[in-house]
Amino acid sequence: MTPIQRTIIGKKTDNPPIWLMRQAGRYLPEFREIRKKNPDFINLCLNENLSSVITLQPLERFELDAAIIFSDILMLPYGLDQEVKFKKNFGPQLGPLDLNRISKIDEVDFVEKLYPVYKSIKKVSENNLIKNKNLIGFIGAPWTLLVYMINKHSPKKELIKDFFKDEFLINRILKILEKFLKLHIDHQIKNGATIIQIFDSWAGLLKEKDLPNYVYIPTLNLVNYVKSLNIPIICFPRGVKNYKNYCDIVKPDAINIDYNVNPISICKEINIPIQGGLDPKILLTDKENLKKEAKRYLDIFKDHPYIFNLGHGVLPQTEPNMVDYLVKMVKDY
Ligand code: 1CP
Repeated sequence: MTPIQRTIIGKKTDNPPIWLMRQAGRYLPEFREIRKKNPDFINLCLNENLSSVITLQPLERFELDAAIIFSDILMLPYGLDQEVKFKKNFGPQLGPLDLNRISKIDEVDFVEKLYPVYKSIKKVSENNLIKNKNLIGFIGAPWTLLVYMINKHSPKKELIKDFFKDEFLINRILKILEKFLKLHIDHQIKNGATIIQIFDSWAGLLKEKDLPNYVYIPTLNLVNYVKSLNIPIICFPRGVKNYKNYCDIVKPDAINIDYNVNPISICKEINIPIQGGLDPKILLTDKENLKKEAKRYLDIFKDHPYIFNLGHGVLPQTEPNMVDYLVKMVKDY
């Protein structure tokens, strides 16, 4: 059993396993080198030779316990034939959402469109670097995908004014997403993903009263599906105010906390394995500060099943030697 799997079933490991969200990405010069020659991000995700190399790049450098497949949560709307583009200095830009068209998408066509993602997973799973480590497959939660599909761009500033206007559309899309997300999970697992993580990056946009309909119920269906396949499921409902409620209702095998969560209280409140928390901005400071802050998380969770990770993705400005320092520090703890 791998260190992450041991931690997820609540067993002790010598030191906490570690991997980092966005560990493959723009802070690595070897990634930027490939990215420069591949200006189309979706095409890069669909190039199984390159995406498998990129997935393994952080494992070549650091003693991490998992690789996360180089892909994107927005490959799902892409698979459903909604146009998805990544614009420089802007982020994702989606095309019109045509319910009629999406309702008619054939499962075989969907899988065919995303096939390179699955082939990439297969390639990575056959590589020696992943031995005794985990390969993390992932999806965006239905709510977060819905946000991008209806809003068409990042809701960083705000959701469009009439976002909730068309309840019929929202409910139909959530159902369609559930069906295709299951298919996407299934193919990732069949090709070698050994853990699934659900990213609900915009769960924090909702008021408490809307969480059951948009977050808890749609996510619970997927969590139960992953459990039925005997694969551990980690959830990251970024920004929700009450992580305990989320865990009690959705019941993931482990929960990733964001950097606004108080680690001391959450450690007392939640009895399932916890992952993450450290603010990625700490990696932009200095080694002394990084050591102090990382040690704080390690100390707080020393008697709780804990997977070291961040409270959001590695920032592009991060120096790789800071990541190196962090990984070594966790391994030596
Ligand atoms: O080079 C580039 O310009 C592309 C930057 C980039 C990268 C490296 C994007 C565009 N996506 C990714 C990869 C990615 N995205 C991974 C790969 C594996 C790894 O972590 O190393 C994963 C797991 C994701 C997941 C993802 N994509 C999330 C959930 C996590 C989170 O960051 O909250 C979200 C919200 C996205 C959408 C997305 N894709 C890319 C960007 C810049 C964004 C965010 C847009 C926004 O701010 O709303």
